[in-house]
Amino acid sequence: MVLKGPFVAAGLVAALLLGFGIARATAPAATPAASDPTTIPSHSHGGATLGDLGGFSLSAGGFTLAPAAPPTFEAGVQRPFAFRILGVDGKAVTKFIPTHDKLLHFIVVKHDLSGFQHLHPEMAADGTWSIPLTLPSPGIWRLYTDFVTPDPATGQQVPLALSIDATVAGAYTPLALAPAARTAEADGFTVTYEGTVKANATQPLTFRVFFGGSPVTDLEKYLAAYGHLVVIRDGDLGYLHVHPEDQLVGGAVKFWLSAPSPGRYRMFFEFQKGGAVHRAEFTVDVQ
Ligand SMILES: [Cu+2]
Repeated sequence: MVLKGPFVAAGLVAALLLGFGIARATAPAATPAASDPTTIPSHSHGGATLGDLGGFSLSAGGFTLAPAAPPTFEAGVQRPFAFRILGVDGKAVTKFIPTHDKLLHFIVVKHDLSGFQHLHPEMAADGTWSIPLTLPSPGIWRLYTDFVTPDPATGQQVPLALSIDATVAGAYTPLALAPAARTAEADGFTVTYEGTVKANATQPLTFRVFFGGSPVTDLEKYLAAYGHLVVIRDGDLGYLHVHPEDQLVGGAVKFWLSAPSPGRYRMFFEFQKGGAVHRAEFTVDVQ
């Protein structure tokens, strides 16, 4: 199946097929409520940037993630991970549309939702992507490729998140997910968020960063945004990458999102300060 139609429709179709319908978009005040599936906000982010689409399968929209070799790793041993994105014709895709300064975002998380990594592989001219990858501990790890490519038939932009599981042999002791909390520590920063994630209703979510008890109001842009939010559903590792409003709101980073279902999610909020990227993680119980 090739996703067709406008971006919103493509997102909706994918959401229905994949059962993961978070509306990933900033929602200007005039944006209609997303509870009506025909009005899930588009991905314009106030016209500034494209975001990323939810998804969690090896193939979607006619495109397939094809690893160069079986994704088996030794714990803690770095090796290159190479893959191609195949189009409907079975050939490697070489045209990607940059989103947030990169042609492809590569997200890694273990099945127990620990060990998050956000990496950026390099693509060779033949469409082979490669990244040095270390999976530090035994277990099953999900590798997500998150990108936008033009539909070869229509030229329309197709946002996709294709994934594959990698294995690390050894004794796997899953970590229990931390209980839901609104505060998290990140490299000496304290991060809090306001707002409540709800199922099938777009809500604002505002993240504030503190250092030494004082608000940090001069966050720096990282990959063309003041923050990046990856949300992964516990149970099926459904994936969402959300971007915030273009400008800080009183020094805070404001997102809009809607969960596709009740349940437990893990949010990974990335921000930059002092030239370094930091990450705060939150468990969220969506009612
Ligand atoms: Cu990225």
